[in-house]
Amino acid sequence: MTASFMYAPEIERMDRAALKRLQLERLKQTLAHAYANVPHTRAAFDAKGVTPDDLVHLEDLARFPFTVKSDLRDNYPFGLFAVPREELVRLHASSGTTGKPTLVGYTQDDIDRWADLIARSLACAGVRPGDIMHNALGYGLFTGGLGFHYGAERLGCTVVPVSGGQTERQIALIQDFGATVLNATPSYALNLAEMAERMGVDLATGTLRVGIFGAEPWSETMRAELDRRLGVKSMDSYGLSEIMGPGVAMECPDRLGLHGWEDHFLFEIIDPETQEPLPMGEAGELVITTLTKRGLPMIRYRTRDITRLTTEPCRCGRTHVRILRVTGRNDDMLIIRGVNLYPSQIEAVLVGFPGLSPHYQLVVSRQGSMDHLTVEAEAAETGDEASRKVLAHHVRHHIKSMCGVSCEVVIRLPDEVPRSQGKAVRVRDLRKE
Ligand code: DLL
Repeated sequence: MTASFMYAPEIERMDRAALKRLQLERLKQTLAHAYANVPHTRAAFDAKGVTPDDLVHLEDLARFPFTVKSDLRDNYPFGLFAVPREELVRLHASSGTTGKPTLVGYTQDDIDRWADLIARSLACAGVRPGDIMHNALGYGLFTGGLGFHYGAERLGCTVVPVSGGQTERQIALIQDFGATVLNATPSYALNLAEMAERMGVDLATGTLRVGIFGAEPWSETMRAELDRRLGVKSMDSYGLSEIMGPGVAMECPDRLGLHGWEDHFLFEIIDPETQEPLPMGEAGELVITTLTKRGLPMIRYRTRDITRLTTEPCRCGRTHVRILRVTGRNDDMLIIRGVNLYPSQIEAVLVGFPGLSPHYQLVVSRQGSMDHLTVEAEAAETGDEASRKVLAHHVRHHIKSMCGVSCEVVIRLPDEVPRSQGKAVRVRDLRKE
């Protein structure tokens, strides 16, 4: 282990009352720092009639305003930073679907803390100093590649900074170097598994041991598929640029939810309609406040991610709150004839379905006043048209019984559904075109 990284199980196993005291102290500092240095925050607090002094207990945070994605866009590029631009040593951005990118920035201290948190997250997932990490997350403005890169180095891993793309070459590199850890989006990991099989390479019996997969929603059936085809224990990894990037929460090998690092972040669940905080255990929108960030402190950031929290003890002994698998984003939720549906629910039916490859896309269109869903699945083998029709019928029936929605199912030929190079495009929404 390198000297600069302190694996700190004591803070991960801290008594919850002490953890809350630490959070309160850091939250007060964060509110004061943002209020003093970010004009947008000051204006938002003033409009709500609150000042940092109004926070006496952690629960008082509910009186403070939310931050939403459009606040970042409206203050693009540097308006939300709480330090002079010269103190930022790195910028990252997420592209988003419309308009300006979401820009985030880090001081040197922020970068160091990020590397520590990634090192902690990797250790939590079962990665150890000396592991060889094949990092297929995108390098560049995306936080995934570089975020994990520095943290894995800090833990003492040998990092292969391969980024996305050139899938065939990646298989050769995994074999040549004997990678023990694969870090990727789950959809790209599947792409790698498929390519290996085509090349006649059996990754399942190879050197890989741990799969760190995140940056997009994925299902338990996808996890089983990745475990089996890659020969790894797949771990869910969660984060978002606005809060830091990856390293916000990570599963431990017990796989009972992702440990959210509460000494650096404060997690709330709100009802997305009423915006009121919900009790522990209820499903709603995840809201995160940063407790130690200097460059871009975030207060009550509405992630749009739908999940649940639990503080039930984990078998591993860590006491930090667990974020249960993020099923999808508020804004990705489809409403098909009144039924709420996340793409990951369809994925859970399709992956592992006999006769199908695990690639799919959902096409949403409007027929009259009704939303219409077409599931484009892919046949594992070409077969004939009649057998594809029978397969489509079975898939349709299963989706109806598992997800409660009626949809059209089209079975594409092998290789017809586009393969993921990073974050997969799961939905084509023709209503917006
Ligand atoms: O995706 C950061 C990241 C990189 C996380 C690598 C994990 C691994 P953004 O591009 O800003 O940042 O996208 C953040 O992706 O709000 C979720 O909607 C989604 N997301 C991230 N991780 C998960 C996950 C990175 N494990 C947005 N499960 C978030 C479900 C996830 N959704």
